[in-house]
Amino acid sequence: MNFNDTVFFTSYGEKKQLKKSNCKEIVFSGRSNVGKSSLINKLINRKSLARVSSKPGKTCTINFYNVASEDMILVDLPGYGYAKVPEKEKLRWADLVEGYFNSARNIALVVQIIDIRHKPTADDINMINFLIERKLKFIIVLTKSDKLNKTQRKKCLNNLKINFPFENINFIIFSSSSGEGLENLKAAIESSVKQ
Ligand SMILES: Nc1nc2c(ncn2[C@@H]2O[C@H](COP(=O)(O)OP(=O)(O)O)[C@@H](O)[C@H]2O)c(=O)[nH]1
Ligand SMILES: [Mg+2]
Repeated sequence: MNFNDTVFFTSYGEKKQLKKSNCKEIVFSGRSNVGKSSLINKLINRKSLARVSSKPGKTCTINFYNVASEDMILVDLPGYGYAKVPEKEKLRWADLVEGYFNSARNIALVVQIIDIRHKPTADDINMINFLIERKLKFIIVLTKSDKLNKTQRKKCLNNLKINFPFENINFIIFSSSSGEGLENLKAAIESSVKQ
């Protein structure tokens, strides 16, 4: 599967802008600053098509990227869970994201991203519960693996398993810096769109 000819398609900040689409979509979800944009850039082999931010809580739009050769859309959801965002913005986020999932779409896979170093937050758990309720196909990607040495990695994975209230879920260990897990992620996306 070739992601190299991905182009920016559009960006929406309000639910009413969302248009129906039959095109297969791969959705990227996670808390603010988790490394979502970096992961998308790694996947499509571009330095900065998806904007990487040093400040959390910045992107409050849904961004769509078109993988031209595969007739597939990558959907970058706005990050959640940043405490300093005003209440009004949080409501806009919820309205936008719910609006997205409630509009008639062809979602092939949701890539739910969690920082390998931290246990899932209440927002992460809510999001995963929502995906399960909606019967959406999803995978969990544990990112920023390069930040851990072997011992720390083992400890973090054990902690995650203990704190993860779901069974039978596979993790992909990933790093946008080292490229670890990139092939596994691509394979998961490929198998989801071929179903
Ligand atoms: N070391 C390391 N840093 C990362 C990785 N992914 C993202 N980052 C850093 O984490 C910060 C937030 O990344 P970004 O992709 O903007 O996160 P987003 O808010 O989820 O889209 C930036 O400073 C990135 O450089 C990774 O895999 N390894
Ligand atoms: Mg981002």
